[in-house]
Formats: sequence, structure tokens, C-alpha cells
Amino acid sequence: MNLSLEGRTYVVMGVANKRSIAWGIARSLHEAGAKLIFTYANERFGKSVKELADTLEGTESLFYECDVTDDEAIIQTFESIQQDVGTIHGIAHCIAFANREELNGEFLNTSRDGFLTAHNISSYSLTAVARAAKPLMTEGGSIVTMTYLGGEQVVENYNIMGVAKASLDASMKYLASNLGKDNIRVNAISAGPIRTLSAKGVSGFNKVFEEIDRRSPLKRPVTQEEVGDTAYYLMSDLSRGVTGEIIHVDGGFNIVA
Ligand code: NDP
Ligand code: N5H
Repeated sequence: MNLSLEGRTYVVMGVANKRSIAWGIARSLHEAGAKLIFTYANERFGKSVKELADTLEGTESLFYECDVTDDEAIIQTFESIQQDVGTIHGIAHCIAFANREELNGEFLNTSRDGFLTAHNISSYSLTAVARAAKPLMTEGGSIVTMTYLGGEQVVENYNIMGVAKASLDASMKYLASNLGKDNIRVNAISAGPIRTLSAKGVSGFNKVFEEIDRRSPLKRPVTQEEVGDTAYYLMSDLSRGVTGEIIHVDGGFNIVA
């Protein structure tokens, strides 16, 4: 079994800074020998992505701006990648957004606009990206998205993001069904809470960490590196029989009632 990702190219979407889960994934894939392509929403974070990627020794990464609310931008991004590198072997989709004011209080108060925004960025984008990327995965591929327990169970304050993650999880399964014949696998990693820019300032985040120390089987939070290594497994041939799956990288928290 060849565990090296040398000679393979992966697109990593959603690095905002060094705490990003996408950055943990990028480092694991890089250590395995992969060539990396980064996409970022807009120039606000483009600079920091490039500075971070410069710290990866021995490879030259490529960068593309891609706001996933824009269909044309997604199509254009993957057309450019096709022109620049040809074939890709996988995508890490690490993108989510909901209006901050909807991430506390009651889900009942979710606005139409807030509902649509969360689904547009956090769920539909996976389908749009998979469709645009399919022609580039001529040797098969692996698409990995990031989800959270709040899509399977009610988690206080997660609210509209929980509903969007349920939609993302179902999209992942339908995409796995459609793309299996092209030897493209689609899976999700359900990560336990990690302190990232997204999570900064959202209500209840500290309380969630107290719960983890007390109740989760491993009695500690998980790290970006642990999520990154599971993404490496999903990108590698070790997982060649796995598609349509949600793998929990949460120290076992989801099994505890
Ligand atoms: P980050 O804030 O580091 O990453 C979120 C990313 O989403 C940013 O890079 C942001 O890009 C990107 N994004 C938002 N809107 C758009 C858009 N319109 N187009 C393109 N990109 C966009 O947070 P995380 O690493 O925590 O989040 C990554 C994924 O992991 C998300 O799906 C999240 O739900 C999931 N997750 C996180 C957990 C956690 O505890 N942190 C737990 C379980 C799942 P930009 O910065 O350029 O705006
Ligand atoms: C139960 C919890 C805690 C409460 C809910 C948190 C939900 C967070 C997810 C969304 C994606 C956060 C978000 O959209 C924040 C934005 O409103 C404001 N932030 C930004 O705009 C920053 C600058 C950019 C970079 O952020 C994004 N997203 O673009 C859940 C936690 C225990 C686990 C968790 C944090 C899950 C998750 O999905 O991220």
C-alpha cells in the first residue's frame, strides 16, 4: 500500500489563519508529500494564506481567490486550476458561515435571510465545488468536508448551523452516490470543538470545552493535527473502500448520552 501522496495534488479551501482546521489538513497532506492548492474567500485572507503556505518546506503551492457564494467564481477557479496543473486528486472543503446573531438564543428566531446564507455558504457550496472539480479528477479522487455533531443532534446555540450541517451531511451522501462510478469518494469529518477564528466570540464555546473535559471518552479536546491526519487517511488509498461516511474526530464525545 502506497501511503505517500507524492505526485498527487489537493485543493484546500478555507484556510483563514494558522488555527484553521484547513491548515491542519494542509500540513498533514504536505507531510505526506502532496502538492497543495489553496483557495480563499477574498484578499482579506489571501495574504495570510500565502504567508502560511510559504512555511511549508520543499513545495510551491498555488493560490486562487474563490468566494463560494459566486457560481462563476467556482467554475472559473477550477478551470484555472485545470489549465495550471491539469489533474487533481482531492478537495478539502472547510468552509462555513452563519450570521453571528443567529448563533445564540432560540433556533425558532432564525430569519429567512440567515437560513439561506448559512445553507448557501456552508452546504450548497460543497455541491457546486464537487461539480466544478469533477472534470479535473481524471484519476479518481477524494472530497472531504467538515461537519459538526450539531447537525445530528441539537446542540445549544449552534442553531441554524446545525440545520445547515444536516443539509451538508445529506449532500455529502448524495454526492458520494453520484460520484462513486467515477471513483470519486466523498466523506465528512465531524470534528470536536477547536478554537478557530470562526469559533471566536460565539456564545457557549467555553462551556462546550468544560463538557468535553468532563464527559468525552478521551477527556480532552481534539487538535487540528488529529483532524488533519484523518483527512490524510481519507485522501489516501487506505480509505479506498470508504465513501458517504461521517467520521467523528471528537475524542468519542458523540457516543456519550
Ligand atoms: P476558520 O474560521 O478557520 O475557517 C472558516 C473558513 O470559511 C474561512 O477560511 C473563511 O474564509 C471560509 N469562508 C466563509 N465564507 C466563505 C465564502 N463565502 N467563500 C469561501 N470561503 C468562505 O474556522 P474552522 O477551521 O473552525 O472552520 C472550518 C470548517 O470546520 C467549517 O465548516 C466549520 O463548520 C467546521 N467545524 C469547525 C469546528 C470547530 O470547533 N472549529 C468543529 C466542527 C466543524 P475567509 O477567512 O477567507 O473569509
Ligand atoms: C455549539 C457551538 C458554539 C456556538 C456556535 C458556533 C457556530 C460556529 C460556526 C459558524 C461557521 C461561525 C461563524 O459563521 C462566525 C461568523 O458569524 C463571524 N466570524 C467571521 O466572520 C470570521 C471573521 C470568519 C473567518 O468566519 C467564517 N466562518 O467565515 C459550536 C462549537 C462548539 C463548534 C464549532 C465552532 C463548530 C463549527 O461549525 O465551526
